[in-house]
Amino acid sequence: MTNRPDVLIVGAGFAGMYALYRYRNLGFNVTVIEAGSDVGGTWFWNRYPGARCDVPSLEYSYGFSKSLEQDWDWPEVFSAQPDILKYANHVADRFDLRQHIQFNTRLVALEYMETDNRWRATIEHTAESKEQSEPAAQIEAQFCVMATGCLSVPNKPVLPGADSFTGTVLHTGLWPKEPVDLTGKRVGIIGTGSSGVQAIPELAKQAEHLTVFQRTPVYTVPANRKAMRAAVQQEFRDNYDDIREMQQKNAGGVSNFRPVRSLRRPRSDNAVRQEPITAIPSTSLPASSLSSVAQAPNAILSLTPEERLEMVTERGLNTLLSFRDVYNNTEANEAANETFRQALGNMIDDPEVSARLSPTTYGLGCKRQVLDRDYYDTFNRDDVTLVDVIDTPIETITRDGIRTNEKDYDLDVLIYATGFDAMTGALLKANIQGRDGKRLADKWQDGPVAYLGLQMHGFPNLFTITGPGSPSVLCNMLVAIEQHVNWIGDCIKYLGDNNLESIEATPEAEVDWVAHVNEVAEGTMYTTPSCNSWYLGSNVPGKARIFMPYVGGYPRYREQCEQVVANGYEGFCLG
Ligand code: N01
Repeated sequence: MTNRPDVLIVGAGFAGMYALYRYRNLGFNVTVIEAGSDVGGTWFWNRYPGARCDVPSLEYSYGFSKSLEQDWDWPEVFSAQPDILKYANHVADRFDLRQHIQFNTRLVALEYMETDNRWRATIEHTAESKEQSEPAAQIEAQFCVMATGCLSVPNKPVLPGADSFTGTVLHTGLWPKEPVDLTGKRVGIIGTGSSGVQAIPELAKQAEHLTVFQRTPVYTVPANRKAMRAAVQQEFRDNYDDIREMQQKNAGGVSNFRPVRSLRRPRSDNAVRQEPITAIPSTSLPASSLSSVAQAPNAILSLTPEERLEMVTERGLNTLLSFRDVYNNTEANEAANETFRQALGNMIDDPEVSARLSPTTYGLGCKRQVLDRDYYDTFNRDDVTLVDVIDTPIETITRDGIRTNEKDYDLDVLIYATGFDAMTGALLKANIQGRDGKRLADKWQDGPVAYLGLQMHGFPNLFTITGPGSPSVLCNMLVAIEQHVNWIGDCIKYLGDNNLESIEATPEAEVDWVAHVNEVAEGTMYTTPSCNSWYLGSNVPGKARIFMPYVGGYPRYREQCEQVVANGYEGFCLG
């Protein structure tokens, strides 16, 4: 049986849900396929203890519906995973989206059929979908929109002996729906990125003993843990039109709106940023443009080392993120790194543990900023052990746990918090074949090549939401998603209105765009030689080292997309 919608959307996370809403409203017949048993994407799969968002919820929310903005109550400033998933479910119900979504349906191959200008999706139904009556085995659509997410394919390192472990194995990015009881268990966790840092304090509270296997220490700063105040939420609601406009003008798609009416104290003009710290930097200027920034009042280099440490001791580690020069000037960056390490020394009881937790091989701003709740305090507990797997490497996983070159650690539960095959993982896993059987995996062998992160030459009518080469993960994802969904929807409508059948990026346009993406990333902390991050693909063995998101800022990117349309879809071939 073959289903033939106008538009096939792959994924029912925040991108797929809004795309469905929007394209259905434009009059298209839309089908969504989703591997999970419900909506939510990232927030469906990442249910590990401690999971929460690193962007304030009043900003990390859809802007397309005024009534939704007015109705939805967020319980915390930075929401936890269950509350974000609740919101996703509410949106699905409110806009009656589920009737167009085939859950428990995984895309296994996607092939372009040139003769009838359609994409044929081969799909597989998971066990849970057996209740559906005669689900289609194939879907053929003129347009295919990949809403597969930037961080959706878990990265699980291949460790010797991994299959021999007889205990429970979990991955933070594929956490079970059923609650996991860790009471009385000896738990081991590999990985100290955002997921590990969020999970570790919560796991320590539950487990009998927690052993953390760390390869690279992290710079993490305390997250905002405020409950939502009704007055603050109301002030946002009263100003949402302006807030959405401010998001459009901000490099990271965050308005940083300050609800002055509801806050007791007026904003002070000192060096410490007053708005909630998010994981999205407000500036990404290259080092070459730094001389003037270094003179700014909020430059860390204008303080003595003693003043820096005093400030951080008084006001917290996140003070370091308020200095603009930290992101752009290597001397300032090292000053901040050193202050961070000194402050850590004062926070951790055991100097050996403190030294192990201190990052030394890269600087602040290289990776996505990690935010935590009680991370460092957790290492002062007697029932938590930190193992540095650089000093004492993992030799093998055994039947009973992990063996390093120093000793055996017996475990009941082993958790991988080892991240994702980011940005390209889900697209490459989909076995996409374009014109003349050309495989996307071959085209992207040396790194992703796409025009505006939206489309690829050789793959007509196939679109990627927040694809590589777009601001995506360097932007408030909801803002980036809405902009892409709208652009693609307008494009498909334009084709129909003008009796056109297809759109495809030209090879010149995509090569030029990739060159521009690389050029703007050059000279930032993200691409320093000492930096290894999933932005660069360096967390996955064998993956090409290339900076994947667009760091030139969301407004500049959006304007570029608008200009392309104004110039008659410049850089695309329409037919
Ligand atoms: O993944 P990561 P993540 N042996 O890649 C280690 C978003 N997110 O899931 O640094 C030992 O950052 C690896 O070590 P190293 C957010 O955008 C957001 O934590 O490669 N260790 C590292 O410590 C985030 O940036 C939130 O040396 C190994 C860790 O595993 C992104 O997701 C919450 C290893 C992986 O860290 C990814 O975060 C959670 C090995 N073989 C996630 N392989 C929010 O707050 C890997 N590691 C919204």
